[in-house]
Amino acid sequence: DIRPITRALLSVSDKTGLVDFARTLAAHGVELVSTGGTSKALKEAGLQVRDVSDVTGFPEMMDGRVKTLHPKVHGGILAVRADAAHKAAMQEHGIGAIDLVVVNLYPFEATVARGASFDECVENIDVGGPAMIRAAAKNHGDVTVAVDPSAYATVLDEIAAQGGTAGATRRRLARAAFARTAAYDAAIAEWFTSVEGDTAPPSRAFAGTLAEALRYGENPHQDAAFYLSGIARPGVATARQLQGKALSYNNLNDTDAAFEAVAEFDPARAPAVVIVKHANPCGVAEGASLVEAYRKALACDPTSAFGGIVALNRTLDAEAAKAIVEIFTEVIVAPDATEEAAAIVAAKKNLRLLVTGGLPDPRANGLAVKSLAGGLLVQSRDNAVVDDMELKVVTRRAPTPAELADLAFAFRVAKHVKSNAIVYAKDLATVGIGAGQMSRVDSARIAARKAVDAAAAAGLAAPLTKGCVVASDAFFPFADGLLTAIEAGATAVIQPGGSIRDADVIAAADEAGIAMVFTGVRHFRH
Ligand code: 93A
Repeated sequence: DIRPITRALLSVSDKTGLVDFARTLAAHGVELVSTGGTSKALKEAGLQVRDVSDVTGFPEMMDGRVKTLHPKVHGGILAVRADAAHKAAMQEHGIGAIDLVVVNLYPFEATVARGASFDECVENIDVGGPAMIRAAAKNHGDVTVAVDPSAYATVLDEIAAQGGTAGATRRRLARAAFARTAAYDAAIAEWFTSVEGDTAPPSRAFAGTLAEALRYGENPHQDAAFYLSGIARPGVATARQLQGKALSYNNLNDTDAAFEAVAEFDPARAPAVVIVKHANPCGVAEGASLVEAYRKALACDPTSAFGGIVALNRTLDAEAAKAIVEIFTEVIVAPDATEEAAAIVAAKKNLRLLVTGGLPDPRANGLAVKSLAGGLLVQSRDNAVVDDMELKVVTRRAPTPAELADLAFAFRVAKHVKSNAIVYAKDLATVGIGAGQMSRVDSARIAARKAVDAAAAAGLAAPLTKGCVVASDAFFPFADGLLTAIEAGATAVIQPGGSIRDADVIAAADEAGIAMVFTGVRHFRH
């Protein structure tokens, strides 16, 4: 099922490799038809090209919005060559066959990424390009489609070797073509989500563009790849890797968790550091400097921090870099890094250093996607921020200003800890984190025990939970979890409230003389 190529339509925004490709096609006797800019590039290279306006009998019009949307183009692509009626229609209407469609689209994603205006983004929604791509991919039985310069070599090789493309190749290219148009439209829909703030479930599935194939997935026997969703947000997807070996699937996942968490901490307020292990923070702190924040974060759980990911909310400086390289760390991610800091990190060959160019806005709208067997769960991202919540004191005692600052800090952290999340904090640093337990009281116990271990490791007489505050990502269903926290030394509590046993929990808090505030907002994270 080899199909020779006698006429090609080339219409590309990304003109990489175009001239060489077209020159070789022409050398094989292929007639070239092209749109304005592409045609100009080819003519300038001395190639013979027929303008698409000559084929359609219409000029390109309306600022290029209508160039190829014409039966002379689409009939030439869609006609089934072996179908007598299709052939007759071609003859009757003077439609010539188009055997190869070479199209890559208006750079919509790049236009959004460079912060272009609304109107400019709209103008960069390609209509005619996807129409030709989809037509060619549908008619892959006869037609070859190339949506990316990376396909040019294959097409030329097959023409040279066998005078045309193989059926299996055309099917593979058709798959790539539909993946491209799906991702393109998904990026457009996602852009509307970001500008309109409409986070209601859209009637589409997520589609991404392949960023890179990964060596393996969560485990070595799993295949994996990293896809970009189209709308860039400062973070793992935009990061520039300054050094270190390639990031693995788990590295990417953990780095994302760390950077999204550290973005909760306004860099204008204070330097902050998050250390993540297995997608959960194991130490978070604000400090007078990054290095102080790092040391405070590390003190929370130095055992778990070994081999962890360190995220910073400000430009990595030399002092922080020196402290971080003291222990084995997998990844450092920050908005930027000073030259001196980068040089310090460079001494550790394997340690990856990523700079993202900025911090994401924790209040930004967006979609979060999770896969389950045979489907996808899509929700708007958790963009609730404790500073915007109306905190309600429910106990006799109100928190002191210092407790209040720690409570907000602890709740900010709890948002990024897998449920059931319990976070003990003191002096704007976590001192015990309980994550991912099936019961809230277990999370409270584990967090307390971690504080005891950390104190022992630091040679302290008492665990840092003495006089700490505690945050819970969801309400306490019973008083037991709260009592565990009180026993560990907590003097103030922040939690959403809303349990049918809230009265029991408040009574237990009052009895212990501690202060409790309700946020009214839950931060489940599964
Ligand atoms: O504005 S369009 O949606 N209308 C069209 O009819 C059309 N045909 C091709 N955009 C259209 N194209 C796109 O123009 C192609 O997808 C390609 O990205 C670009 C190539 O234009 P030029 O050859 O003028 O550089």
